[in-house]
Amino acid sequence: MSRETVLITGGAGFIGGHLVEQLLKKYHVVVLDNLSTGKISNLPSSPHLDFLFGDVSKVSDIDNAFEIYTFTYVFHLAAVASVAASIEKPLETHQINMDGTIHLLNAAKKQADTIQKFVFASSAAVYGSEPTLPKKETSVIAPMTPYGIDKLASESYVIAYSRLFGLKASAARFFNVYGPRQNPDSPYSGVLSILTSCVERVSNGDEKAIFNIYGDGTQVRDFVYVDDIVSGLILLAESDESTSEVFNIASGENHTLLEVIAIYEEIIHQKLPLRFESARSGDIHKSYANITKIKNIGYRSQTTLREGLAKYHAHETSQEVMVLI
Ligand code: NAD
Ligand code: UD2
Repeated sequence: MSRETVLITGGAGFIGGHLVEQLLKKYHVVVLDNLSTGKISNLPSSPHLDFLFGDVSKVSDIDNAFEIYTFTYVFHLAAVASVAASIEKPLETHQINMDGTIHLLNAAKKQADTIQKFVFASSAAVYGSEPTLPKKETSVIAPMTPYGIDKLASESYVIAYSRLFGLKASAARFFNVYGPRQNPDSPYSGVLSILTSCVERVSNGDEKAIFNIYGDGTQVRDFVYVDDIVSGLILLAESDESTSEVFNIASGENHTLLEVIAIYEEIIHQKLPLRFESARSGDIHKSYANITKIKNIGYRSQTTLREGLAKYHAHETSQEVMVLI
């Protein structure tokens, strides 16, 4: 039997690559990506995977994909994922993070009869720093950066297209995602990718390795393992109840940075060298999610922070062994 076809924009990125891996078990997967931050090495090799080099801010690149294929699901992950980049270049970011979403929705609208769900990757950044916790989908929305503003506008377009044109669509607000293949190279990379890279250096006896804590380490986050994000996205795609709705995807747990560090120290049986720096300006002290809405349609966060960190560390260690071989 021939496989149904799924489009993943941004499929060569950190989260996209994990989604591709999972969807290849059942579907033919088409990745549309301009490799600005994504990498071909994030993609498995498979006869069921097609890679289209393309830019979501170019209508012709999107139309080309929709002329070749008829999609059952569309996952829209392509974006400038860095808040810092969005502050530095708001207009260029907007052309990708906002206009790109509209171009994709316009193309998907023409396949509204066959697309079972269009799923958009939004962010907890839409909540901003308003202090009420935990964040529910109905909480105050107050994005503070071009990145958050474009995510909010995009998710509003996604839900509007769902209601106006019968394109079945949902949006997912990810909290702090972590796991293998997250890039630790920028100071604004996810804190757990930076911490994990420090853990690897310490485990290998690197005496210069040090982890900078911005603030006193009591900041709280809802860290969600990438496999749980992937299962949440697939649930939203396959569920009838998710249509025209926005959902948080998170772990539902919350931890201080100091707690995370203590868990890693237990995993590697070593103390981590820490340096306390001033808190970053604009840093949100506490952010965590209420995940009741997505749980009500069947989501279960499968990975505790301890399990996720242990898996992440094991993955990084095995990569080092492969490099040595
Ligand atoms: P990532 O940078 O690894 O992935 C983004 C992908 O999009 C990359 O492969 C990149 O090459 C591609 N891309 C960028 N601009 C493009 C363009 N114009 N045309 C085509 N492809 C383009 O980031 P990620 O962490 O995997 O993020 C995936 C999605 O999830 C993004 O939409 C991001 O905003 C969202 N998100 C991520 C997090 C997180 O903690 N990582 C949190 C909230 C939301
Ligand atoms: C996340 C998103 C950001 C935006 C924001 C909205 C990531 C990587 N960032 O920012 O894009 O959506 O949420 O609320 O997903 N820290 C250190 N040392 C380091 C790096 C970070 O102490 O080397 C601290 C940092 O100051 C912050 C916490 O760790 O208090 C988490 O930092 P982050 O950049 O991983 O994520 P966050 O929640 O600030």
